[in-house]
Amino acid sequence: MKHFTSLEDAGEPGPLVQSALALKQKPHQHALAPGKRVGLIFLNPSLRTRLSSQVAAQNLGAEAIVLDIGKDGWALEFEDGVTMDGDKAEHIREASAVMGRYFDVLGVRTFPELKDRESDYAETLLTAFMEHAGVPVVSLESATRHPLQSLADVVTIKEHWKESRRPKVVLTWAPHVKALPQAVPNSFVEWMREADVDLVVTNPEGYDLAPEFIQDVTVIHDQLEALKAADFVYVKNWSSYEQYGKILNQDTSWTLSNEHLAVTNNAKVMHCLPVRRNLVIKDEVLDGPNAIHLDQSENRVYAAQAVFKRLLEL
Ligand code: AN0
Ligand code: CP
Repeated sequence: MKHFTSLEDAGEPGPLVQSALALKQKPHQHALAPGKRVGLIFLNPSLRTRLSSQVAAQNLGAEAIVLDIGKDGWALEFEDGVTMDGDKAEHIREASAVMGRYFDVLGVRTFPELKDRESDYAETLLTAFMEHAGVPVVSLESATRHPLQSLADVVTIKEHWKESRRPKVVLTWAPHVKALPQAVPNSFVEWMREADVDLVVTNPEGYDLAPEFIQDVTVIHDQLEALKAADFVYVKNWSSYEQYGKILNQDTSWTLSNEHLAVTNNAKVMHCLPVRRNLVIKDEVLDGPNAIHLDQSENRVYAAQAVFKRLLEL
């Protein structure tokens, strides 16, 4: 594995999932990557990704150093060939190459701007980091994907599913006041398509995800119909892909409540967090027996640890 920015980089989910589950049983493996350094570079906010990646590196005996580059770094220029006489003080060509000299692995968080679909889906920022770093790059959530989250999600479903039949997993849109990326749902679909589950996606008209991610996955625009007999419900808001980056509605009938859960097979409820309570998911669900969102967050440590282990041991 050269980088970790998508499922394609990993090849298949299985070995990383097994590795994460094994590391969870025995997390402290300080002899695996002693003296190695992981740089964690954030252009955007984070709680879980930042902390779980630091814990993961420490568990392997490596050191993690965090830079909030959007806040504390120089303003970065990503365009090639421009005369830098504006606000941008440093070019990504130098910034990324310098960080590559300090670190053995570079983690980068680059949210989409949600203005220019073509540029966001070309992963312009993440690609620039990868081109110039000279070391493996790990996506800490890019414009179109959040693979560390998806790996933790697959691990969490595996832990909670003990039956021999395939579980029905439903990814449902929920309302939000801000325009959020499609990265988490895109990535969840990408990983679930390769997992041993039956996946259904439900969202209002106008919120269909990019065809390259959805492919042949069933999309149902009637939420209650989609949720019938679900074993897992993954709740997430995203802004429109079709009318790129737009909020088309804030229909609170999609806020996940016990009424929705009643049509499921006593489904476990998942969310990557941060979650806006009573807008995305009702308190009654988040504080109830079906919610497994904290397990997902816990598993972020072992997902990151499995990925760093694979990249650092080379
Ligand atoms: C981000 C998103 O939806 O992509 C990060 C989620 C892990 N969420 C927010 O910005 C609230
Ligand atoms: N789920 C997740 O990535 O959370 P953070 O944005 O807090 O890192």
